[in-house]
Amino acid sequence: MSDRTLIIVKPDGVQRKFVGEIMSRFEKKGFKLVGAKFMQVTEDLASKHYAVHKGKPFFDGVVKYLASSPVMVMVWEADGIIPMARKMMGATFGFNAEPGTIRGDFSCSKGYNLIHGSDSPESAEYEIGLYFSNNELVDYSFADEDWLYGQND
Ligand code: D4T
Repeated sequence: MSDRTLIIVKPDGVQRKFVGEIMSRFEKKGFKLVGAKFMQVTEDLASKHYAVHKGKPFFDGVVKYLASSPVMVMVWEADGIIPMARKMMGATFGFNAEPGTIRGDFSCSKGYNLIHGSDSPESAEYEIGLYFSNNELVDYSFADEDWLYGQND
């Protein structure tokens, strides 16, 4: 199986109508959508999501932010997807993210950054387990996988 990552279109992304734009960028890149859920995150779940940041000054703020309004939670799959998706997202905050990235193109906030993406295989596994059970993730093939993922040798 290829690598998987957890992507969340955060409350500001949903409120600002970027769900379609963000999914479209990942689809066009060739990532495979294997799970999706539109939901309201509780503060308890958000605290688990940001557990590695517990004790940091921004912890309470990011927990409240993630639980402030509905989000679109997705699992996408491709070899090497974790760093690729992070590059497409851009630096943590829009005000210093490169143009061409999701945050660089659509955000200039110092707090609201539109999207979350797992930053390592270990956090991807942990985060996917927080939001999805195994039977909610779908294994399937694209008809054009050779063109999408093939090599010329
Ligand atoms: P997330 O995890 O939300 O996708 O963002 P990043 O992976 O890009 O950033 P991160 O883990 O370093 O930070 C998690 C979350 O905390 C917010 N934050 C972070 C903040 O409000 N102030 C800060 O100083 C930092 C470092 C932003 C994202």
